[in-house]
Amino acid sequence: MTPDPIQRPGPNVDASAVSPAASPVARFRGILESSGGGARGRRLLVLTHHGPDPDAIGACEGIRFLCSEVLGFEARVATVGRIHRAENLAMVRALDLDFATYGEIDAGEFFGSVLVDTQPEFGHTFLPRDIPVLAVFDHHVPPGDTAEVPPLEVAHRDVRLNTGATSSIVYEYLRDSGVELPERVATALFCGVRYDTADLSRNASALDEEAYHATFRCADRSLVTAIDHPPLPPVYYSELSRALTVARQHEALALALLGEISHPEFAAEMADFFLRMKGCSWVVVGGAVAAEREYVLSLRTDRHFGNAYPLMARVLDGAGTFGGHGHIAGARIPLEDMGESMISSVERRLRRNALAVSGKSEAGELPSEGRPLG
Ligand SMILES: [Mn+2]
Repeated sequence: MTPDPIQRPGPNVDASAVSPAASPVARFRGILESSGGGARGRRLLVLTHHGPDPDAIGACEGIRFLCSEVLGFEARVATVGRIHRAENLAMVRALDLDFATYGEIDAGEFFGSVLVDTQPEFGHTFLPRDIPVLAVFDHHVPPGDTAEVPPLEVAHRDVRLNTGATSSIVYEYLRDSGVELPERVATALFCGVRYDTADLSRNASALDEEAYHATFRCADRSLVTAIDHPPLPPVYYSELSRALTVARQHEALALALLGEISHPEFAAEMADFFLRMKGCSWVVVGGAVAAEREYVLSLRTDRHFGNAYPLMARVLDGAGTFGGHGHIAGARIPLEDMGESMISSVERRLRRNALAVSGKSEAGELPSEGRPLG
C-alpha cells in the first residue's frame, strides 16, 4: 500500500452516543464500539510517526495491548520506514514486539486506525488510504496554522501538552481499565516514559511520575538495561569517527555537517552528544540520507540558550520542512540527487546560515573554518 498523506477518510462513528463525562478509556471504548468495525471481524491498525522513538514504540505496544487484550478489538502495529537507532531497535528486538511494515499492510483487514505520539496533521506522519483515524493519543503541540493539511475530524483525540510522554497517557488508560500490566508491556511503556522525560528530569507531570514508577515495578529490569546499552554496528564507529573529525566549534556553536550518513537518527544522536561539551550552547548536525533522498538536520540548544525552533528557521532560511519543541528541532531538505556536489552545496548554505545566526559572518561572506573540537 502506498503511503498517502493527503487522502483521508473521516471517521464513521457517532461520537455523540458516547458520554462526555465518561473516563477517557470508557470514551475510547465507546468510540470503537460505535464504529461497528470489530463486529465484522476486522482489526484496528496502530500507527505512529516516521522513525519511531522509544515513546512511540512504548505507546504503540501499550495501545495494542489495551485494544486487543482489554477492549476486545484485535489490533496490529505497523511502522513506516526502518527503525535504525540502536536503542530503538533493541527495544523492538529485546521485547519481541510484533510490528508490521506499513507497506505490507492490507487496508481491507482494518476497520480503523489509531495514531500515537503524533497527529494526522504532522508532516512526518503518513496515513493509510481508506482506513479512518478513530483516535489520536499525543503530547505534541498541534501544528495549527502551519499544518500542510487541514485538521482531520477524529472522534477521540487525546492530546495533552503538559504530559512528558505519550506512554504515560497510555499507562493511564490501562490503569483506569483495571488490568494488570504484563512484564513486556510494562517494560515498553517504562522505556517510553524514561527516554521522553530523561528519567523524569524533563517535562515530567504527576502522571509521568506515576507511570514511570508503576511501569518500572512491573518491568523486566535486565531488559531495561539491555535496551539502554544495545550492541552497535561497526558503521556506527566509522560514522562517529567522521563526526569527531568534521565537527567544528565556533564559540558557543558546535557545527558538524557530515556528508552522507546511514540513517537520520545518527544526526540527532551526535547533536545530543556534542551538546554535552562544556562551552557549547547550541549544536547543528546534518547529513544526507540516501534511502530518503533527504538532507536531515538536528539542532539542539542548552537550557539557557533559548528555543531551538526559531533558530532552526534561521539556519534553514526557507529550505525544507522542520519542527521542534523546547530545546530540540529537526529538519528535512529534499535532495534532487545524492551527488557530492549537491550535498556540499546544501552544506555550504547551511554552514553560512548557521554562522550568520551566531554572528560569526554575514550571509554571503565566506564562512570561517572554526576550530576542531577539544
Ligand atoms: Mn513522545
